[in-house]
Amino acid sequence: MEKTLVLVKPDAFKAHHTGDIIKIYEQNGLSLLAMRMMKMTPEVAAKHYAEHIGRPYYAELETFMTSGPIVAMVLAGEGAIQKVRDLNGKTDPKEAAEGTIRKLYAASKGENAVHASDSPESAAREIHIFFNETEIFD
Ligand code: 3AN
Repeated sequence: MEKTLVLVKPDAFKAHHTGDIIKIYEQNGLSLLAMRMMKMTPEVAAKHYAEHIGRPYYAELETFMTSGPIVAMVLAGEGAIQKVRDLNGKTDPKEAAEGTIRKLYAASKGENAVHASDSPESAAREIHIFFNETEIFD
């Protein structure tokens, strides 16, 4: 079974959409293997978003992602990486398809409700930023 890392970002957490979002994943056949509520530090943000450091929006991204609680989780299922990205919808909620999480719950390209790994390599790297092996129930 493929694994992917998902973050419910501070905007969706604050708006009480954590449960709605988890429900969408579970109703679409994905299984929760790990979950934790936490506040992202600037150090964790820099690790997680390493490829975005130096981009014009990085300061805004760091400020937002460290602004309040997030919920980190590992989801698993057949084709989980693509399935979760399809359920999330496009990065910019204005371009996201009807029924996707970002269309339903995101306000902007920066504050866009959820993060999900974009490849098997990213998933393997990102999962271990947030969880160790004893916390993943597979
Ligand atoms: P995705 O999260 O859909 O994989 P990426 O990897 O292009 O999108 O971007 C990672 C995160 O960086 C986004 N989720 C968003 O919060 C932020 N971001 C990306 N592009 C912009 C932008 N042009 N302005 C503000 N924030 C952005």
